[in-house]
Amino acid sequence: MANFLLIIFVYGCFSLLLASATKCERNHVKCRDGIQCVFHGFLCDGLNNCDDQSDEDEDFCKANICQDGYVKCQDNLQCVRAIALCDGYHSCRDNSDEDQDFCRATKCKEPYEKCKDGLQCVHYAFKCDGDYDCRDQSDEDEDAC
Ligand SMILES: [Ca+2]
Ligand SMILES: [Ca+2]
Ligand SMILES: [Ca+2]
Repeated sequence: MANFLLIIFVYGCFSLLLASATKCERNHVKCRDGIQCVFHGFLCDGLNNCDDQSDEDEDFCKANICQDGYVKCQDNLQCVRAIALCDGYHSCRDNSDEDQDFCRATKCKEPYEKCKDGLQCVHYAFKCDGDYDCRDQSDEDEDAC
C-alpha cells in the first residue's frame, strides 16, 4: 500500500513537473501556478479563468498591457474588446465603456458607425437590415435607408 501511494505521489509530482515545463498552445498563457493555460484574451477580462485567480490579480492587471484589439477600462484593470466601446452593452465593470461623455467624444472604429444619438456605435452592416440595433432606432430610419 505504501509503495502504491509512493508511486501515485511520484507520478503526481512528475505530471506536475511535466505540465509546468509544457508550453501553452498558441494565444494561451500560463497562470501564476505555472501549470494552467488560459486564452490570452481572458487576462484581466473581469472573470476568473485561472483556478488561482491570477488572471484577475489587481497588481498584475494594473501592469498588464491589453492584447491587440483590446483596451483598458477606466479602472485601469479590465481589458475589453475595442469594439465593445460604446456598443450599447456594458462590458467594463465600471461601465466606463458606455459612459455618455466618453462615447460622445469617441469616434467609432471602422466598420462601425455612430447612431443618431451620437453615443452608440453599430456595425454598418446592421444599418437598414430590418432590425433595430441603435437604442434610438436611427439605424432603421426611413429617410436614411
Ligand atoms: Ca479572466
Ligand atoms: Ca460596451
Ligand atoms: Ca439595424
